[in-house]
Amino acid sequence: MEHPGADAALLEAAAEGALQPEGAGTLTTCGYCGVGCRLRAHVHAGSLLSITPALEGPANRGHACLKGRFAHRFARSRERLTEPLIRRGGRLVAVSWEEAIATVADRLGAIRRDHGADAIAGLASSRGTNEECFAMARLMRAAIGTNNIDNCSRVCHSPTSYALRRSLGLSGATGTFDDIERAQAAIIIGANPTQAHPVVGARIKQAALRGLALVTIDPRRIELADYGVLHIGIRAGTNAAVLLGIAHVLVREGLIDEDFIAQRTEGYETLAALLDAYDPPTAGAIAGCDPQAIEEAAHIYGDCERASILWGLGVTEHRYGSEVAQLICNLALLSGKIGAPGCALLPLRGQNNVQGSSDMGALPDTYSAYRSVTDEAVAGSFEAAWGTPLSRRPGYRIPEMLDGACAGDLKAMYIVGEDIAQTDPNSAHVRAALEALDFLVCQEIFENETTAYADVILPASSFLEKEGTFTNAERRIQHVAPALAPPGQARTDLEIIVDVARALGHEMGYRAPADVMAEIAALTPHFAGVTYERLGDTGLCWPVHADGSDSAILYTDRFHTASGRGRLAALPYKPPGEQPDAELPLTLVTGRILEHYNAGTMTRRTPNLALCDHDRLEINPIDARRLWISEGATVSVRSRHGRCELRASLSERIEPGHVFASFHFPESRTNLLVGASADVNTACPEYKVVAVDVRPLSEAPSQRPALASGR
Ligand SMILES: Nc1nc2c(c(=O)[nH]1)N[C@H]1C(S)=C(S)[C@@H](COP(=O)(O)OP(=O)(O)OC[C@H]3O[C@@H](n4cnc5c(=O)[nH]c(N)nc54)[C@H](O)[C@@H]3O)O[C@H]1N2
Ligand SMILES: Nc1nc2c(c(=O)[nH]1)N[C@H]1C(S)=C(S)[C@@H](COP(=O)(O)OP(=O)(O)OC[C@H]3O[C@@H](n4cnc5c(=O)[nH]c(N)nc54)[C@H](O)[C@@H]3O)O[C@H]1N2
Ligand code: SF4
Ligand SMILES: [Mo]
Repeated sequence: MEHPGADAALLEAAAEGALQPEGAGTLTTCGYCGVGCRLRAHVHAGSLLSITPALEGPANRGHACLKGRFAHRFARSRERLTEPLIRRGGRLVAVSWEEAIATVADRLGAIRRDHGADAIAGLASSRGTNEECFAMARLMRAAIGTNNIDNCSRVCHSPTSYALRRSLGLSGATGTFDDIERAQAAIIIGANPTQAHPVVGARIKQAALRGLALVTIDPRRIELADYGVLHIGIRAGTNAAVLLGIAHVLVREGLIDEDFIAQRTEGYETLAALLDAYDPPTAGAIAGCDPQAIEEAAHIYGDCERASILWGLGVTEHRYGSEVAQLICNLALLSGKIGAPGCALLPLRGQNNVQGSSDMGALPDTYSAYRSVTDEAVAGSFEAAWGTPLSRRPGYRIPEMLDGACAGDLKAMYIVGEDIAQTDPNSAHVRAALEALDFLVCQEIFENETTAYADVILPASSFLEKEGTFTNAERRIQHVAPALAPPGQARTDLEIIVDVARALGHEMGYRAPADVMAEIAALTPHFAGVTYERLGDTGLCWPVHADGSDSAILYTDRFHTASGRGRLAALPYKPPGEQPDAELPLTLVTGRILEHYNAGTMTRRTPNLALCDHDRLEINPIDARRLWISEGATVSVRSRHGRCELRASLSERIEPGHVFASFHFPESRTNLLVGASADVNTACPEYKVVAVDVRPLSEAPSQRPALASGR
């Protein structure tokens, strides 16, 4: 689909000096994706007039995309939640803050008394600030007494986090977006940056036009493939075969760094033995791609001095996503392309603060900086700071929370800014779990599919209405400043969390977001030197040392593993959890489009709706013709788990045998189709491989299968 707004990253006219809005505006950080663009919000008489990109933003350098720049009208939507609501006799009734907070504390207190603290679980919002996520984790651990806390990283890049910690030591990108311009070659596997991280997508385009040799690997010919030197179209779920094939060629052709392997890695012998089995013809047969393409990719990556690898959910949201992310690390370790400029491993983290919510310890097994809840010294430091004993038992991850609710073990949830009824897989199970809870609190800015099950809804503030910090996909901690007041009686997430904790008898002692950051710095080695003052206009990449110096590039001389060496992982290809068969012959891949953001609660309340107002099912014209499906026709999509209806969009960009759907509109119910299959180590759902059958339901306006300009 082409339209004037489709140029994903827009250069602000003001950046060229043509259209400078009055005044400097409030310098803040975008609240949509993990690129972390610095923006200026221009407000007049209490209304937001415009948002312009800030020239000083290290990630965006004067650019912003359709969402960051223009999708802000949600903030003053009439549908914003402006007063606390309690469900009485099936209806939501407006109540005072005092009554709402007291109800939450009474009900949670009673459930803790009757069923124990582990009968309660919380979700922190990766849309919220570090300070809010840290406070939410403290609420669950110290005020309630359980480690049942998780965030949307579970359904997103938890496999990346797992793999990076195992292979290299720390859970973060090893460099910054600047490495894109410093690299001579780059591999993009399972990410679609021009749609999902548009400003990074634009930086990649520009770098490619200046000579960056780009390799894309995806079952869809993504837009960046048009700018690359090689696109490898593969069968969804076969990344491991391709990556092992590339590693095979690197070793066979001597495109490896033997000194680096000897001095800085471990596990080479075992890996080399495994790689024997993955010659390109074998790997290509598994992945459904040309073996020659695997040879070429290895040479493009291996022949140059500086190369980076970027990846997204096409790597992680699979049954073996955490293993595949380790196979990506292998390539960097084998070739010594890590810890130096232009040689970065850049997972494109999704939400504006999903790196941060996990860094802050909003996870069931770790405190801030990924330190285990079972570590006595660490737990002791938090007990001393919070003045209360803390549980050493790791808590439930999101899927376990939902299973626990259905089994009757989990009685209450406190969900901050996450629409699990729409976005978690296996929607029927999620809804059954929400239904089964005795008590559900949602802290939100809009009603959504999940608040439909809430007993109490607490009206919170969007990123435009609060102070704090977000940590982007580069590990860059950046300041967030309020441009607007919260609407009506809505309050910031931090204020609400502090009040709920107090009503539960736990005084957090925070008067402002900076107090929380002071505590984070005191308790978290990677944040030791962070203050708002030091973050300044351009932020700092963690680890930030006590003197305020930061670390844009990790592992320049050692890895953060126990031995100080990078761990080469000898992990074979294993097939995905679902396979197409005679009854369900197509593979459904789900993911994103440019105009809308995840659950869509915000972008659907902006003019972006005029650009796109429904989820589509992308299908290759070869399959469409065979199935008598024409452009725009309504189709029925059936999987082993559920059925939904979508409108077809024909595109040659998707590999035959695959269909692609987004999940931004609640009425589509895309996630009814996705089952319980998940990453073996992290429980990240296998959103990217679902066997489906697709049938036409209605004739489209034009009867003949026409070709849409795909994306
Ligand atoms: N406009 C917009 N931007 C967003 C979001 C949004 O909803 N809308 N969401 C944000 C969030 S939370 C996230 S996590 C990021 C996600 O950003 P991305 O990871 O880029 O997003 P996806 O579209 O889910 O998937 C990326 C690609 O993986 C491919 N893929 C699927 N299966 C496989 C496979 O087996 N192998 C390979 N190699 N590729 C595969 C898909 O075809 C797709 O092109 O985007 C963030 N930015
Ligand atoms: N089929 C399929 N499903 C997927 C995926 C996929 O690729 N395919 N991707 C998955 C991924 S990667 C992710 S991250 C999830 C995302 O799923 P969600 O986290 O559920 O999606 P979001 O739309 O980001 O919204 C979270 C909620 O936060 C609210 N909100 C926004 N800002 C704030 C704030 O400051 N405070 C509060 N309290 N609330 C706020 C919004 O109104 C929204 O209801 O979706 C997952 N679902
Ligand atoms: S690229 Fe991401 S961070 Fe930048 S403006 Fe767009 S949505 Fe915001
Ligand atoms: Mo995500």
